Amino acid sequence: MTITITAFERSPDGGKGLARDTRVRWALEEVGQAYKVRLVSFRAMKEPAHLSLHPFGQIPTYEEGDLALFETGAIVFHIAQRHAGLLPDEANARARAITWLFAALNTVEPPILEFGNARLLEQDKPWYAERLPLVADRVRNRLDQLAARLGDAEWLDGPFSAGDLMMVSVLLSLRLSGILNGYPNLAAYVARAEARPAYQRAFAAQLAVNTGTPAAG
Ligand code: GTB
Repeated sequence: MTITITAFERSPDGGKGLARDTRVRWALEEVGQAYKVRLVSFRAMKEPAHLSLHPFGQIPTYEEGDLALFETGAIVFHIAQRHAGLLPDEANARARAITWLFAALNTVEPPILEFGNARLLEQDKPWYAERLPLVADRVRNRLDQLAARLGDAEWLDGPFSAGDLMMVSVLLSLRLSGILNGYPNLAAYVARAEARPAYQRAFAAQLAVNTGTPAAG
């Protein structure tokens, strides 16, 4: 059955791979599923046709036959459940990998989003200079904990999983801030994930959309 996802017609990041369709593309590449992409403008995202797929008028969405999904966590989980390659077969190991997927979205990403929003939207506020260090400390607190848990391991719990895919996707949004540089094992973890052929293909595909060049391969 054909899988169709949605992505920005033009991502505000110009193709840095930070828009969330990249996570979904990456998951599909990891499990070897072909997919189509429907590009949507900011205006089209708020129109009824797209709102029927995504109640909050956002990308990405995922369509496969009768099934329409939104929320990258749910989409990546669905892909990982349906296809081999992103979740271990053994029940407890599978539950732990799913736990990391939730931890990425519910525990690590919120302070990172808050930090990003502060830098993007609050710079003109009189309290910005006072608030930003507090928000950055909340990010560092989570990174300290994550770095301690990862230690020298290659991935968070055994083989690469949907949990790593989501955690790395979340950490990548910190790259431009430089914060990750203070965490050599997390920076190396992100680099290992980015070197995966599936990530490379996903990144190239979104870049092609945003630069108007055809994806290689
Ligand atoms: N919780 C949802 C999920 O995980 O699927 C969040 C989806 C979401 O935030 N979608 C964003 C969107 O559609 C695009 S990815 N925004 C339009 C809107 O809300 O009107 C977030 C994003 C956008 C841009 C950059 N960037 O330019 O760097 C990075 C991340």
